[in-house]
Amino acid sequence: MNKIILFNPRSANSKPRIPNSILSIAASLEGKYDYLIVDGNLEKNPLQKIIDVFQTGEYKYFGITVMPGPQLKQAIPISYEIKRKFKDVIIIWGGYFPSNQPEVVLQSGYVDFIINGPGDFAFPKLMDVLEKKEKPDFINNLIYLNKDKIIINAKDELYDQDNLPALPYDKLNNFYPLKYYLGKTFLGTKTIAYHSSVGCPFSCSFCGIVPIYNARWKGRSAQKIYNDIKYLKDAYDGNAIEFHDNNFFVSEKRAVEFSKLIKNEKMIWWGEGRIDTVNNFKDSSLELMREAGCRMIFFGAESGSDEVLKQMNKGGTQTKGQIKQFAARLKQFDIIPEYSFVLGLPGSSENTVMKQINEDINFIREIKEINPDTEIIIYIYSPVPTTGSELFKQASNKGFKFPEKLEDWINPHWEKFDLRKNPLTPWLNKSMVNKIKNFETVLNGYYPTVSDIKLSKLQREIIKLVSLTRYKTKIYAIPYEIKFLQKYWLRYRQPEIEGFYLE
Ligand code: B12
Ligand code: SF4
Repeated sequence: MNKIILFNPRSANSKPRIPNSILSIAASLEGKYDYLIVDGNLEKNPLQKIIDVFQTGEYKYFGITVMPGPQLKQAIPISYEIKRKFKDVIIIWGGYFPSNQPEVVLQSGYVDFIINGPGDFAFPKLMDVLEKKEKPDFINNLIYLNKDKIIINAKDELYDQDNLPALPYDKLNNFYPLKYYLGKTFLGTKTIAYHSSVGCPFSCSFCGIVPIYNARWKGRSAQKIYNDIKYLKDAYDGNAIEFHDNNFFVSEKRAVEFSKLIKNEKMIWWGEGRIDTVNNFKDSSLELMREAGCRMIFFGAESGSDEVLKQMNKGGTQTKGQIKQFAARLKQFDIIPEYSFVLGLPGSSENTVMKQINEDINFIREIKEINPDTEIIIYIYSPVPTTGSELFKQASNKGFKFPEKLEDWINPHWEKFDLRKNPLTPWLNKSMVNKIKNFETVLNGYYPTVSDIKLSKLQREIIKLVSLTRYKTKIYAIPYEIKFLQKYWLRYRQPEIEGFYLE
């Protein structure tokens, strides 16, 4: 039987996280196919390693996980090179990027198949079919080309997460010592990255989850999560947890049950949730969560305008008033709210776009006054192809287009677009982008983030002092002195490039 290489292209500049995407695929192959994991985060020259392995002649399949942004920098040239050198190797991409951009990926000529969304069943089935030289037309969650025509097969319902095979942590440990993946963060010295659910029940029109999961969500049970975490704690000394779920807190019952189980383990943890959902949690639940180690929760606050929240199809009941009230409520429980905002949505005129940016900036300042511990993350709106979403229609009507060739995604402009830092959106002019970025610099200077564990107390005070006049007078333009400190002295981190809260 032919063997498989599973590749995780480099995604972070500093220490990596447990590669859960590729590890789930590995789990689905256990006992059926032999595989090798290559992690671009831990290899100096992954291409050479992959070439050496294919040269043995034992391997025929090359599975790669790809999220937008820096992973493309290895995924594209390495796929191209492997196809050029080994014509018979079959290349399969999975993950958020190919699921959201299938045309450009398959038209490249060097990717043969895409797994659209969960690959837990689709991937081993595809291997069976290819080994038996059968047709792949009945495999759900598969996208492929048939004589230049893109075939998008039906999607499976979401799988019961408790019935999926356990992740092969020990096997990963044979390829790369697991300790390399347990990084030092503000949560703990050996932080476990864990993914406990798939999808999200909402359909915000700017979110890349929506086209793949269509407002569906399924979570693993609290007991099962606890068992896995306990294993990683006992076997590998993990002492903190980052939940990588899109929406960890969908179920209050599950969050409470998990809190009860994890409480005695004395582990600090973090996850992502929605303001309107968690605001419905009882006081006793929030109290228990904090006691059980929940120190910070990431929320998509998105905007301080009810109209924009509507434009984003934020769904649920999130409002401007609620965002403020909730920041105050969490303060009571000593849980830090980490609020992310998306600025720079399309508007009817330049004035409307700029006005909205200014209003959001003022709103963020208000939040900081209500609860100064609130961590603020600012993104510039980057469209995702959510079919039928009003926001994507507005973006397209304003002249926005995705690249037409796969290679174009790795030119520096598009990479920045992916990082939601420098969009190529026609409705934003330079002064708008500068306004957002300069405000962010001054804000981060005046309120250095607690998750930046590199900053000493004194350094925090100094950078705060340097930023004080600008913050108070609202003169954000050209904040070179703060940038200088952040970049060259304090080496201020960008979580979206370097990974969450890494040392
Ligand atoms: C961890 C993570 C990161 C880490 C990566 C750390 C590391 N491992 O080294 C960091 C912080 C660096 C990061 C950064 C970014 N990320 Co990120 N990230 C995630 C996160 C939270 C978890 C990914 C994960 O492990 N999932 C768990 C696995 C089990 O799920 P999965 O990936 O979906 O895998 C399943 C299927 O997709 C499929 N599959 C996946 N890979 C493969 C491969 C093969 C061969 C097959 C067959 C199937 C398959 O099968 C799997 C099992 O069913 C996701 C959100 C999420 N909850 O998934 C966002 C997410 C993928 N990131 C996203 C983005 C946009 C980014 C950034 C580009 C921008 C940003 N500002 O965040 C940056 C830059 C990326 C980079 N540096 O390359 C978006 C993508 C959305 C989109 N538009 O497509 C997501 C969905 C977050 C979001 N809600 O917006 N990220
Ligand atoms: S709530 Fe969050 S994860 Fe869910 S659709 Fe909206 S932005 Fe995406």
